[in-house]
Amino acid sequence: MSKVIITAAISGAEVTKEQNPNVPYTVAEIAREAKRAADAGAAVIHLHVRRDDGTPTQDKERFKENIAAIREVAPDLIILPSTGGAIGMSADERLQPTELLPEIATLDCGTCNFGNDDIFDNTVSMIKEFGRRMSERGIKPEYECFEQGMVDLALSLARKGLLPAEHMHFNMVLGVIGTMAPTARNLSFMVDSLPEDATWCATGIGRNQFPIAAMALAMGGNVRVGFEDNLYMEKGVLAKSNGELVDKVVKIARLLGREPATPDEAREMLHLKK
Ligand code: KMH
Ligand code: ZN
Repeated sequence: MSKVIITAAISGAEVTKEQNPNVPYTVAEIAREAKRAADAGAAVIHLHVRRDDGTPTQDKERFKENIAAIREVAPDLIILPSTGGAIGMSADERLQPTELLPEIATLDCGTCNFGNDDIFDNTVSMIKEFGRRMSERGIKPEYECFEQGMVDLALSLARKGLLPAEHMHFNMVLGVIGTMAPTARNLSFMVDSLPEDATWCATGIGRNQFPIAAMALAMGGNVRVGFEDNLYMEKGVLAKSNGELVDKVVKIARLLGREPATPDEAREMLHLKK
């Protein structure tokens, strides 16, 4: 089978040191976690950044500092900034990291519940505007889909020429409370709707991180793990680093006959311009 692109979502915007003291906030901590994930086999770092006190921010300068620090310790990694940011941020705030011209960035494909009282806002106009800005800047979107309607919307906007349509890359996120459940049926339903030339990755939330990764690996897809989505190695055992989570998924991949892609192999698989 083909190589697998492993993405490490090392920090996220919502998880805290109170939940797991190893969640990185500072620039040094983010760089340390990126390096551990890279050493364990991650080719892509999905990046959210924080202030030193843990507050999520989309500040362009803070992203710049974090990206430079990651480049210092792991120069080849693909860095995939978030344009989702944190709940409640405005579109302009969220778009700031695109000014740094990353190779690829997330583009969230619909509004959804996000836990108990939170709503993650991504109106159709916002999606079109995020797509327009990313096209203008030569950034490949990673279409982030929390349910099938989001996949359908991204495909429909791409057909109308309103989103980049060639070699679309999707991240199917399953298990956020209020969105699609993390089941094999749902994952294969979503993946079955993709065009031939698309690529995809799967993300399982919480205790579903490794079961969803195993399903994606068996189906020939790519996987995302990391503190953004899950803080535990197994029930009751906190992960010491993102490296441990990546290491576990690499072991599962190898058992299934798949080797992790290097960053440059991942660039080729994702049709990225370096
Ligand atoms: N923090 C979530 C509200 C993304 O990175 O694009 C959104 C998120 C998605 O993490
Ligand atoms: Zn994210």
